[in-house]
Amino acid sequence: MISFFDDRQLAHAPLQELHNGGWENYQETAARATDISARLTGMRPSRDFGSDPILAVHSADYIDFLSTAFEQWRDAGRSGDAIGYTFPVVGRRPLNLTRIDARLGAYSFDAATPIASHSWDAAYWSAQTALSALDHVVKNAAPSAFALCRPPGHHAGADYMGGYCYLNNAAIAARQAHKAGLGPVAILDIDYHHGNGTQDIFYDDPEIFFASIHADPVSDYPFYWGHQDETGEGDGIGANCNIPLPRGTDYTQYQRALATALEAITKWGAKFLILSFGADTYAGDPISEFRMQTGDFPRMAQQISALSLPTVILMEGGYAVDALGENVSAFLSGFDHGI
Ligand code: OKP
Ligand code: ZN
Repeated sequence: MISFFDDRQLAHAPLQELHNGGWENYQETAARATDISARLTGMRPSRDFGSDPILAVHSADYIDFLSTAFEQWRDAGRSGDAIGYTFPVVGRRPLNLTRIDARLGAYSFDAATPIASHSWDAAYWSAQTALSALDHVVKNAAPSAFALCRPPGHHAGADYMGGYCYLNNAAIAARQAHKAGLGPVAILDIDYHHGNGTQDIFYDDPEIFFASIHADPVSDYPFYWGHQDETGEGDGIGANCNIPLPRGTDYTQYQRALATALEAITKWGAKFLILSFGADTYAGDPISEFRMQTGDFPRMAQQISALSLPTVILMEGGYAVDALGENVSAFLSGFDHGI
């Protein structure tokens, strides 16, 4: 499997996140990416496709905020990582917010996504990594390619960050693929957590199908999205498919849900697939509660590759760092042999 990565993705290193009422070490570490890349063959450097594909998904004011937030935080005399503490959940009026704390709150939905000195650069290159994998699949008519995206992207919306995510890599790749006439494009999200940002971006869009299998948001983050009755709105009705599963789900139950999601994607008439892959469905994951074993990942991959759609595989979550490289390479091997 040809894979893409850029070393600038490693420099993003927030120290802490707010969890269960206290500060804990930040889980989305650079070690995740190095553990994965150590196991990959066929690694290539990402290319720079510029800001246009990013701005096709994210609002200009959000990108302006994200790319300057850390500088503004430092200029305000702050030390440590930039993080919001007040969130305008009662409605975001189009106010001209200037204070950094006000901007941090307005452009995020949680306190798990701090901005450190190199965060923008890393998020930018994570998106370019996704675009590089897309470019490879298209230019070479390859069946698939892997983008080692880090930071992940699926919780980020058009104008908000959250859940360790800043730029929505899957949405950026999907929109670019659609623009290039490769559609109909479907996104399948198999991270443990619901991809609320991706859903949000395409919620009223009939042109990009979104299917997600994830832990039931009644029990798990991100709580406010991912319920089964969220099927899209306006022209996008019917182009969104959520399959929430209970904690404790193992591969036997999971593969039935996967079959349902794949059937929906086929029925919709997809010609191109963007796959948001999280390895946090693994039994040993420290923040997740599914029971996938390492040996289940190739089977999962084979089931997906049996669709025979050109597929860009993007890294999302996975926090059992010592097993992460093994789980990701197990998944990719199943994809290689499935076509
Ligand atoms: C990102 B991805 C853990 C609290 C939960 C957010 C989880 C984000 C998961 N300390 N924080 O979907 O893997
Ligand atoms: Zn996740």
